Amino acid sequence: MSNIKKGKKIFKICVLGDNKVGKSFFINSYLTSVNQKNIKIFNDKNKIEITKQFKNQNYVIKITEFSSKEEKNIKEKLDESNCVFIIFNMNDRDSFDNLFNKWIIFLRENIHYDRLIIILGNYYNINLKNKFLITDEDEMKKLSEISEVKFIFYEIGNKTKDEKIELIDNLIKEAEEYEIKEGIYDKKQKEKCQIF
Ligand SMILES: Nc1nc2c(ncn2[C@@H]2O[C@H](COP(=O)(O)OP(=O)(O)O)[C@@H](O)[C@H]2O)c(=O)[nH]1
Ligand SMILES: [Mg+2]
Repeated sequence: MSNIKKGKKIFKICVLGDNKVGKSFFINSYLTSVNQKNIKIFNDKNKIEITKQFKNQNYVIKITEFSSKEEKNIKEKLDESNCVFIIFNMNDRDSFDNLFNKWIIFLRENIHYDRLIIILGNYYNINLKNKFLITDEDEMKKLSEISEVKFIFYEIGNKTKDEKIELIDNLIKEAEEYEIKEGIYDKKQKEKCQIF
């Protein structure tokens, strides 16, 4: 345990997506990877803070969930975020259409596409299990090209709870590397130091 880095890193995630696509369910899977005493749930329920150690680093992970782009604080939280998850339901055409028409356009208009954007395709309704999924990796690649917003896509509908936890841990690490590579970390530090 001696090689654990000192200090806690703060990592902020915004989780966007239509109502009932499974945002809270996905976040709750992640909460099971830590002790109850390391979880803080705020009054408005859409904000959670987790203290967690993984990959030799102590983290405070702050997760905020938004179902509508009109919600207060959304722009401020996106500004502060280190990465953005957009969740949709791969069994639901409206939720797929909204990915572009609502969420991606919103991020593009608000210039939040310099963050690492991760799109997660959920499906869970047992009654819909045999129904065709409305999209696949190739179509999502095309969507990224057309929208000119870079994102990575993962299916989560087929993942177990442990696989979801591992995915989020890995995505946090990936977002950190992305911020360093794109110079976002330096930019944020500079903004912080500006004196008016
Ligand atoms: N079994 C299962 N149920 C899910 C999953 N995702 C969502 N649900 C259920 O679908 C409903 C809506 O999900 P929720 O996470 O509250 O959606 P949100 O509005 O996007 O936060 C809840 O009753 C969840 O329990 C999933 O991956 N598996
Ligand atoms: Mg929710």
